[in-house]
Amino acid sequence: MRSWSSPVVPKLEGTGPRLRLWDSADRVLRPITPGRKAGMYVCGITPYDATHLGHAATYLAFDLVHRLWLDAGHEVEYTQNITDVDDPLLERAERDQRDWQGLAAEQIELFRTDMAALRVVPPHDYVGVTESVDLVVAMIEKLVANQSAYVVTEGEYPDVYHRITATEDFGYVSGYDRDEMVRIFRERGGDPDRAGKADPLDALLWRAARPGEPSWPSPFGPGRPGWHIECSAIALDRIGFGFDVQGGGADLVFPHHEFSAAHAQAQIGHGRFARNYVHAGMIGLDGEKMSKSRGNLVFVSKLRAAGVDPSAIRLALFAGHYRADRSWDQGLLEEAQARLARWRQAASLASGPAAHDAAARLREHLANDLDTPKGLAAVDSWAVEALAHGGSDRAAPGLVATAVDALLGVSLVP
Ligand code: 5CA
Ligand code: ZN
Repeated sequence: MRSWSSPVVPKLEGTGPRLRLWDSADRVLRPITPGRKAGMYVCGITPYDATHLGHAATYLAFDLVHRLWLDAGHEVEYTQNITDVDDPLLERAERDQRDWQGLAAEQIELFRTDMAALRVVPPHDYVGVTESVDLVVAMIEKLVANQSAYVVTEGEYPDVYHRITATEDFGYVSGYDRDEMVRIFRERGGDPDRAGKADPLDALLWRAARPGEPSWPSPFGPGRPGWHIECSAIALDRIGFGFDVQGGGADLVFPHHEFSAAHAQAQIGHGRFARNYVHAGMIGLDGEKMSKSRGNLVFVSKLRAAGVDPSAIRLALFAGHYRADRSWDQGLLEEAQARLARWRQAASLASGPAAHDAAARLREHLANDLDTPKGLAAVDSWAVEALAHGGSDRAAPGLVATAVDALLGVSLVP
């Protein structure tokens, strides 16, 4: 699918330290070691309620990874999917008496507009599930052939499931024990009680067509892809097995990323789907989790319509660490707007205190597991000094503007 237009990412002089990120599977902070090409797959939206600030926070976190890789001179291969056919989308379309394709198209377009406004560097491949059904079917055929998958014969519908026993290391992405897995599986779209499965945790690969549901032909009969296999199939096709970073919000650790990894590994037969699993914390509103089901969503488009500068949204979300569950509130936005105003004022001075140090510290803090709170503080120190005492370095305001533009995606040109 069409992605969105790219912001211009300026080149910042010099280089920074190697990026280290917290791998949530191994629970370790680790240097990320891509080759010349760096591969990243970040799970995209299910297009029925875009773009709330939780979505924005997650995509902004991975935008920092993208920008740090560009800064380090890597060629980045970034793929993002769109879950443009799945139960939650179909249920919302039904509730609102709408055609599901129309709802998806409208929400995808809104998401693109929001991402472009937020100056998120777009993925190179932005891929809908509805355009990937052939890939999914081919993958399921391989899994059935190597006995990692089977057709359930009990009941009316011949759905296809993945055997939890297909990979030896199943469970390594989340590290959860079995009871926890069953509980969360049930909460997040799984069907542990489906009769006829070999194991309650076996995950759906192909859902046989029910009356009134969209379907595609396949050797297993008409149906549609299960959720996790879409991301395995798209990632394998676009960036291959063993890519550098699998990303998304922490709500995807289990079952989604566990099963996406297991499906891919069951096909390949050895090794690990992604070299690093990186998860962003959950954004809440006034202390509660922000979610579609609670209906307490704050939308990027609403803020933009109210005249909020997208750079202020970035700064508000970067005021907390990407891995921390954190809350959005009006005060956070107001602080970010004040910070943005200060930075812009300082960057518009004819000269200021030398800024090499501030730029270097920004790079260092971001390379250390995207430590934006410390990175912002480094820029604050320079701006406060510039506004209080001035300085004679005529290149300094421009250097700071370039650094925050390149690394944080924050524009100091109002
Ligand atoms: N389409 C699937 C992934 S394949 C999906 O989870 N879609 S979503 O629309 O529900 O979420 C899109 C992305 O935003 C996911 O990476 C998800 O983890 C993240 N996300 C959703 N809610 C929040 C939240 N409140 N805070 C932070 N990230 C969130
Ligand atoms: Zn996904």
